[in-house]
Amino acid sequence: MRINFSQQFLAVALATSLSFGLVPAQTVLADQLVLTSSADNTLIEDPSGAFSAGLATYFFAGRVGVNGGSTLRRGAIRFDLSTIPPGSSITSVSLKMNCSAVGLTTQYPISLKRFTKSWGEGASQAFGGGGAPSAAGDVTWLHRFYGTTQSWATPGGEFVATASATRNVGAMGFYTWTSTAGLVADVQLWVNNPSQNFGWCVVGNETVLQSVKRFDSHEATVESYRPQLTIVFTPAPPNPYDLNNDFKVNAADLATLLSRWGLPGSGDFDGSGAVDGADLAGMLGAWTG
Ligand SMILES: [Ca+2]
Ligand SMILES: [Ca+2]
Repeated sequence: MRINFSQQFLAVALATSLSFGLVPAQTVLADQLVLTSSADNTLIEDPSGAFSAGLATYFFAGRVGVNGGSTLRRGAIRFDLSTIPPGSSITSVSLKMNCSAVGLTTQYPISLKRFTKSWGEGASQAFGGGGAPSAAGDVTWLHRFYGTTQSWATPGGEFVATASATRNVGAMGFYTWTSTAGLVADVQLWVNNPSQNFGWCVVGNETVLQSVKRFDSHEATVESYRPQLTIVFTPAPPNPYDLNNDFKVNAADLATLLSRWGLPGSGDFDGSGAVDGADLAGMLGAWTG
């Protein structure tokens, strides 16, 4: 279902009024969530993976100039999607970032490519494009987690070759990667499979010296400068067998059902007047574990 802006607005208004008990949950069409990145870092090209920038207030994408060694930078960014209920259908995803420094003001495409392996944000505190000595758990050009044996199979990171979204970035300022089928598919994949949520690699121009662009990270002091992911989604319809509303039908719900055995009301899903074997069979059929 395509949801236009006015419907989104209505849905948000309905979701807001829900907390006051004014309308039933079934009337919610869609919900909107704005998230700040939960982790970000820079993969700094170096033959030994000696540098990283886990706690820096920015990350980089592109190629630096001669003074910086003419090496590459790739951003790493991910978002905690755990507040999106399982079963939700993602309809729109856009990312806004603040470009806070540039090598050149020339426009270069900046792409978001889905990481296929996990990576870390350690405590390296960098104050420039060169990074700081890699700290435990930092992603580097070679390491997924510095100080462990978990390395990239390909130096520079493992990610899907096809970009999920690309837009030009020139001078400093705010930029938005508007929703694409690729971004929607990525977030849907991550909501369906949280263990595969490794975020995006932010890839710039990798040919031209000084093409590098700097973006503010979730450590940025000014909150509005931090990366902002806006997600519009339609929650899954409520499952009647999920008696405790935790989006699972499992032992906790079964225990409640059994405690009401033979009684009318809650747990009498088929309205026969008593919780009985038919209701139990229905719950087992909806079992999610
Ligand atoms: Ca960071
Ligand atoms: Ca449940």
